[in-house]
Amino acid sequence: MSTASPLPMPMSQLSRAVTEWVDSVRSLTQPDDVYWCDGSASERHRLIAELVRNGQLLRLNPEQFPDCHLYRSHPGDVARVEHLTYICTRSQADAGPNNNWMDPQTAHAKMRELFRGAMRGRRLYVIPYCMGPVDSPLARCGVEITDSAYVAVNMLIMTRAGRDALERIGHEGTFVRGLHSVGEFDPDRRFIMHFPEELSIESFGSGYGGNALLGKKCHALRIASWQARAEGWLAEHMLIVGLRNRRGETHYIAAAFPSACGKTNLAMLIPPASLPGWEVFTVGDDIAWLHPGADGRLWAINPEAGYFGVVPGTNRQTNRNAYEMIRRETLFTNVALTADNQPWWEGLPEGVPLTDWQGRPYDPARGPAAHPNSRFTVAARRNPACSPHVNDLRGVPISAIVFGGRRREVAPLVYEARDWRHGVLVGASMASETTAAAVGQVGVVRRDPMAMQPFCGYNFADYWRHWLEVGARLSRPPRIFHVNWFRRNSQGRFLWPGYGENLRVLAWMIERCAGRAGVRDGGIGLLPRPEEIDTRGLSLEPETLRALLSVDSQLWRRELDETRAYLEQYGERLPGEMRVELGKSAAALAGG
Ligand code: SAT
Ligand code: MN
Repeated sequence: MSTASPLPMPMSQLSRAVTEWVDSVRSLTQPDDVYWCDGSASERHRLIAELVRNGQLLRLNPEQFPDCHLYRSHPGDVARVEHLTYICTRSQADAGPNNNWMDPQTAHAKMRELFRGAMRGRRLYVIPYCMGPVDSPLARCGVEITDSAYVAVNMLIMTRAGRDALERIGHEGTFVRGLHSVGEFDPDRRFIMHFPEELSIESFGSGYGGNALLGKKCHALRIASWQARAEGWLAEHMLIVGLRNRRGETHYIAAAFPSACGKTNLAMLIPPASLPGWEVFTVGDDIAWLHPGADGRLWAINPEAGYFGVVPGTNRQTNRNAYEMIRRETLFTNVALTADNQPWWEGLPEGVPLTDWQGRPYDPARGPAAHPNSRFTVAARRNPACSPHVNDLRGVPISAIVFGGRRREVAPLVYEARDWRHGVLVGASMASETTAAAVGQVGVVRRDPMAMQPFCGYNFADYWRHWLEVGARLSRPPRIFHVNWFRRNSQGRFLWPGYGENLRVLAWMIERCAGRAGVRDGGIGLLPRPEEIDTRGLSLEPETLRALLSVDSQLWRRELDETRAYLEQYGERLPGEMRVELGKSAAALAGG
């Protein structure tokens, strides 16, 4: 086999399954050469230097942003494409009404035609990677093949990639196969196909994050959720954050929010000056793999090694940690540029954009300077708040699970589920206004159970049943909460300041977990008494807090009706427990 890079280990130690697969992809796609990634820092620098030389990356101001680069995508390739994303299971019912489905044979045939000869004149990169600490029994491996050096560099930042992962694959023999080509970046020749029964992914026509960095949404959520059901754990679209309170207790919270609703900010939260004595540690900002532990608690690892975060809105005030983190060794995608080659985005108080995200002279009449879904890719170790436990092989124990959406009205600032079963209904009832992270209209409310609507690799009804089964195995389950940072008043103004001040709500949850805070039954669940949210140092009128914690029974009855109608789509596969929980909530609201 002729390779453009030496194999990262002797051929004899390589998994035959990997080499045979690479060979078959090579004869199908006809690349000029094959490059095996070893995952070293020097390799990353070399790939970046090549991308700079051929004009795909632009080096940013080396004094202000050392080792930072800008990538401008195709203007039509800036977000996930849910309408072109498929789950290809033998039975359509296994994919469920929550997924687009195609039968595996048809999908493979379609993709084979797209991939045939697609890498002529290009290099094929082989990226062996591990999701999770390489020595953790909870981690899982994959190999991505791509013809994009930009995708390879992103994967090298976002995952534990290279020699160690390849070695683990050699021992284990199993890995998720992810085949990717940017094709011609043509939205009419673009598909993201998942074959959970074969543990494989085929993605063509896009270079954007969630469509192309196959370790992320495709593997760590869609395929992993399928594997997790078979193996008794959960793969979730959740951040993981550790909070140390003034008593020195550390609690870990896993929180699910739809894309671009502030997961990265919450995971790196800066405690407000008026709440001294707290410390915050990021374990993950996007994905959590949750395993029932022998001690009856739920334990979490972050399968990723980097962050692929939304840039606009990041500044010293909103998220100082992120602001500092992305000032070196960061890959920016689709931000604007100042005259002296510094990246610029909406929400940055300093600097003036000279060119917009497409490289055109900035003209406000054409929209924002940075794309609303512009992103940074950066290693987790660059985060000043990175938890010392990110590489713990068994993960961290979870005290609370939080579900949240972006809702102008209806959902109060926070409420707690009565128990795990009710919590599953609370998660399944999630709805949120859409954001720029996916192609389509922004700001319309849609159902997004557990923030997994775009990411669950199988039928949601089976997924909720699995959640109920996992809960039943936990003797010390996390408490489950729902939050809404985005509630507005009748003038459309946000009622809650958000960002670091969200710690006030998390602090109440921790008091609940420690058995020190009380609640009142609000019909929809358990609500804090207003005096139990610490608002010292915050200029928040008592009426505003009351409004934030209020439940409008009429609106909620409508919400419950909509939830019921939504859940009934799943027909007889819907677990009976969920109907029971719906009935309990309806009765409590009618009584209250
Ligand atoms: O799908 S991405 O990982 O690119 C971002 C997101 O939508 O969460
Ligand atoms: Mn996400």
